[in-house]
Amino acid sequence: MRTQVCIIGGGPSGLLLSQLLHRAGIDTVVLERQSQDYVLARVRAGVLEWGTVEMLNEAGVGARMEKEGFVHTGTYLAARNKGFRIDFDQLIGKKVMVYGQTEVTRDLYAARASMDGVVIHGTEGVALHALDTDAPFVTFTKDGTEHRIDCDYVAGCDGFHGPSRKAIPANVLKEYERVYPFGWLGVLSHTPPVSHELIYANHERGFALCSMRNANLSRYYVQCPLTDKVEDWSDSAFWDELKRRIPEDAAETLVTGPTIEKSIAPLRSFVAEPMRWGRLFLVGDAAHIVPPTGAKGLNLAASDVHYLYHGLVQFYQGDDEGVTKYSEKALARVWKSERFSWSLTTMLHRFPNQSAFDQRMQEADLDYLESSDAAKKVLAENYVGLPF
Ligand code: FAS
Ligand code: PHB
Repeated sequence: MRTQVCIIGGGPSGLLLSQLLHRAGIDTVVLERQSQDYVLARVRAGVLEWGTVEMLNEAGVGARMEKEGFVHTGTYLAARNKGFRIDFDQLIGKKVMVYGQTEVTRDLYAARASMDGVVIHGTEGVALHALDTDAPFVTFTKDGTEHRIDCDYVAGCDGFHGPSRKAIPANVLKEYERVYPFGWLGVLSHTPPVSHELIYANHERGFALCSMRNANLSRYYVQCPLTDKVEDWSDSAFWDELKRRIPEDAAETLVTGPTIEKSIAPLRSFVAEPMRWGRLFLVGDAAHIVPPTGAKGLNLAASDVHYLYHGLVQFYQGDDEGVTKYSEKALARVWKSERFSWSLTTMLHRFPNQSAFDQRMQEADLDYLESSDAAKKVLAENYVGLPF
């Protein structure tokens, strides 16, 4: 088999890149280890930066998002039983879209199918070859049969645990990492959201977040120790803890109910450099991970796709500047989003052995934010997404 761009990974990065390239007349094949149902069953991101919204519309997959998504012009931060709002619209004239990653991925799968895009599920043993030549190829097995795909480029959209990053020689690859000493216990429930916008709460017992997917599907998180297991948390224990950590006026109106999904995600900050080696590009979680506090994970994947898509279109028009500069341009935005996600995580979470002074510093940070439009503007422009 031969294609122009072989894409490893059928998550949001791989599907969005494939969809955009196909619409530009560039041939791709997507290799995905899991079934489509498995990929769609993963509950992950919820907030889309406006740049991501515009890319999904450019890719022709924004119709349902525009109809069913929630446009938010602000968000709430809370500490010591009171909250305050960061008004994105009033401060910087921007907004975000709340529309779950699951739905984005569902829309992308539907669009790939409607265009007869080639997405091969159930691939095993994907291996990357000859990346430092002008004739790279990828091998894999499916249903016991060996396959080879010859291509011009390989896009590693295979997430944190995929093979692409590991295909870059150890003496070339540089990794930066911070692992946080806590996780997020997240639940989904068929209940109306407690607030019309998100609430990020700092509390001495730990961080909490109130989010949503639609008018009757809520997404909540509480910070938990890394040693916790999902089975340690009954529904009532979760609801009680969430109520302790959010402001009383929200806790009093919180509608609880049976959880339909419960999972614990570890938090880390991670960046791999470079994001290109020979004919391989790293995209999305294959290259970087952020703690979900700043809602940047999915959105950074989208900006990587933006740079790579335009670079590849340029390449096939005879100009290789875009692909040459891909890593430099993508990393410039990645590191600024890593900084924002790290700073918001540090301000809002309870760290082990945190002293009373440390807690007061976090609260002073939040008090300053509440009192200063300048400080609010800084948070707002990072949260809604820096320009591509
Ligand atoms: P993905 O990991 O989504 O997709 C990679 C794909 O590659 C997967 O489908 C995988 O099956 C496939 N793959 C891996 N190895 C392969 C192989 N050898 N062969 C073929 N295919 C292979 N972000 C937020 O903004 N907010 C959140 O709340 C949030 N919560 C998260 C919770 C969890 C548990 C995780 C893991 C991530 C979360 N994220 C969140 C980040 C998440 O949304 C990612 O940023 C986003 O999925 C990135 O998309 P991709 O780069 O496509 O990677
Ligand atoms: C979510 O809705 O899952 C969500 C929203 C904002 C975040 C993280 C997760 O920062």
